[in-house]
Amino acid sequence: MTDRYQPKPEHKFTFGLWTVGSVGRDPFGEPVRSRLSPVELVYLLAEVGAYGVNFHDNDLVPIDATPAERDRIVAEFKKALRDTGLVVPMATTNLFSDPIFKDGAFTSNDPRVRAYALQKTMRAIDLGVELGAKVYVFWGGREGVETDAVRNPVDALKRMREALNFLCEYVIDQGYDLKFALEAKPNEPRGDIYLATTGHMLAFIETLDHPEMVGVNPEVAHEHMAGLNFLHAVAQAWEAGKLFHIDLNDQAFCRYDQDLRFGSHNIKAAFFLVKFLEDVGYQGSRHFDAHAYRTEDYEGVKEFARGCMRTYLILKEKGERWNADPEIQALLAEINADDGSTDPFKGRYTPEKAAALKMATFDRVALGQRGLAYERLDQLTIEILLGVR
Ligand code: DIG
Ligand code: MN
Ligand code: MN
Repeated sequence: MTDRYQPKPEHKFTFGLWTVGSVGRDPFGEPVRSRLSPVELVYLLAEVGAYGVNFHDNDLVPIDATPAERDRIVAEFKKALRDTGLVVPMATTNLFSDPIFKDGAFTSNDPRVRAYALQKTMRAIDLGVELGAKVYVFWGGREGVETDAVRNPVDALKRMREALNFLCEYVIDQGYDLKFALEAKPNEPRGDIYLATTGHMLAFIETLDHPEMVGVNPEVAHEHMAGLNFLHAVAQAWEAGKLFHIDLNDQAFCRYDQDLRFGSHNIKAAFFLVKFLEDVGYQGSRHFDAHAYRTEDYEGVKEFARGCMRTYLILKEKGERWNADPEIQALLAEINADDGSTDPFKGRYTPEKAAALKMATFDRVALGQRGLAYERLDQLTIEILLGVR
């Protein structure tokens, strides 16, 4: 399939080892695909045209690997990266699979678990940096509760803050060129997960000792699980200078984490997201944290990966058409017209502005009756998405 929607390195499309490497296990079913090695997954990603590959520590090095096994695995992985040209923009720690983390990692009630989580994360950071990662994601999949009887949520926040402050100091002490990206999710696998949305994370970052080192990694599915507008979360993160990474996929609202192929469920939301990322010049990875349907074999997994990237590129082109559409741009100009009558009141407060504004007159009824042509604007958007404009 050769057309203008072929992925290129400059698109910065990345996948985690765990995405195309998903063997299709789910809470109600055993694996449906054989497990591929990290090296095989690198070649699969190279075949479909990805730019980079991300990993949790244990996606690459099993938790019980000996130092010699670790070194062999890392050497083989590095060779595959050299052979294919793929890079590793992001790494992260698996602080959710092993039973030790059954009641959380950094927020666990057991100080030995909290200490082990720090040790594991420092070693995983070393591994990620060794392979070239510049962004380190923290997804606290087990940092939560089924019952709030077990701990005061304030204690959980304090433990999370202490852990991240410690790890920021570790990165500084090691001289690593690494930024942290916090990924929110409202629930699953825990009944309720702390710091449930990107908004919670943005507020929490400001309470850290090194907030400048820490941003967010919003995921489409996770904000949708909470019934939220993902673009608004991304825009607020961007405006705050905190959009350090992004997890792209798709998801029905208020449902379990489906991690669907990008753009496969809510095409309009995906369109406005891609248009935003391209309009503002987002320079980070376009990371697809998603997996193929359980029905698929590895040819289907490749189609899943190609589909994520193709849909992104098609929507990127649709965004360019939207920006260039004369009728849309005329409507936007009309909608956002400013007759200059409020200029005296704009900008920072002054007593003079307040006094003048309090004396100003407004035709409230006429302003309330003004038609805004949003139906036409949205219909034109839909027609671009449907391919008739
Ligand atoms: C799940 O959405 C999480 C984990 O897969 C990983 O820690 C993170 C990185 O994208 N996303
Ligand atoms: Mn997810
Ligand atoms: Mn994710």
